[in-house]
Amino acid sequence: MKLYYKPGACSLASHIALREVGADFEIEKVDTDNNKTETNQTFTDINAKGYVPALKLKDGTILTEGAAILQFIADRHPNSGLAPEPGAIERTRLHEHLNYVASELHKAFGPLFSSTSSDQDKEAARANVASKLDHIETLLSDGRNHLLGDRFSVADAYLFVVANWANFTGIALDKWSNVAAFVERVAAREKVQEALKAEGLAA
Ligand SMILES: N[C@@H](CCC(=O)N[C@@H](CS)C(=O)NCC(=O)O)C(=O)O
Repeated sequence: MKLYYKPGACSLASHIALREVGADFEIEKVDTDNNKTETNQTFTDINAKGYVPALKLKDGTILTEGAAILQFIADRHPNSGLAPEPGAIERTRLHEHLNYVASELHKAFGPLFSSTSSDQDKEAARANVASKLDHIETLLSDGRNHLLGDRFSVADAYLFVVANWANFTGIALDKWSNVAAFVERVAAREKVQEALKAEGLAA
């Protein structure tokens, strides 16, 4: 398997999941601005949508959309416990969290990474991110270590990556103490550190 990624982007969640399950995989960096991969392939030939993550399977099948890739990785490694079994209520909770992170929190950060956003757009985006973080803060305020409780899941990998963007976009994460503690907790995982190092983001 090969994961197409950009350092620190949402693809980092899939990268973490691949390491957590002990998958046999390689990674290839993508320059989405220039539509080229590290080995000089045209990236839109791999993923016509032009964004990461994309996961290439051994038979050449390409999977896209982070939430789908994360569940594929977990389902192919059921003993990893990274996703509850399909059909269980807890699996629907996992969907809820993955969808919230993807469609609410992740998207709220968009203007903060865009070179065409005005200062006003960015201020509005910070306020929007804050309201999305409020929800996560409330969820975590019951003392759970992870979104599904004590168990680390692929939704935690995704939330970790996206919540951590606050630290690079002028949002003081310590205003949300439970979220900040969650990010630290997940960052301390061995496989997360390995993924960060492999992407050149940690020493
Ligand atoms: N709907 C997609 C969105 C993926 C996405 O936003 N990828 C970003 C990085 S986090 C990307 O590659 N953007 C293109 C770019 O940065 O040029 C998903 O959930 O996987």
